[in-house]
Amino acid sequence: MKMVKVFALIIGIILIALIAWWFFGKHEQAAQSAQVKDNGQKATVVVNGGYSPSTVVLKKGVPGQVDFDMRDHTACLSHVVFDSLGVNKDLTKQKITTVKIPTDKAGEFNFACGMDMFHGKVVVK
Ligand SMILES: [Cu+2]
Repeated sequence: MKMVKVFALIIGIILIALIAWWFFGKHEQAAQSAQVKDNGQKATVVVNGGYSPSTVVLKKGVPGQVDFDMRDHTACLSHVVFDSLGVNKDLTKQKITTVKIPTDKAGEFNFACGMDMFHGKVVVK
């Protein structure tokens, strides 16, 4: 084999590995716990090309809210939808959008952008 072919082969293998990692690898992001104060708790999710962090943890039994800090300008992330809570909010009207989360029992609330392309969740435990 010629040197160029070997080189092309190596590049090809690296690319395939990268693509496989991108699609099948676990891109785990650390879940972030809410700050608890005596009158409640809140977690902030920054919206910028996705949700960061994509998982937030709230404490059961403490009134909870998630603040979405909008820094994205694409139509894709302009709405946040909590299907199970019947919440669909426009994040572009104000910088911070608050979503109240029921914390009376443990559970998970998934949220997504309006097109269901970006996902995150709120865990109550
Ligand atoms: Cu979208």
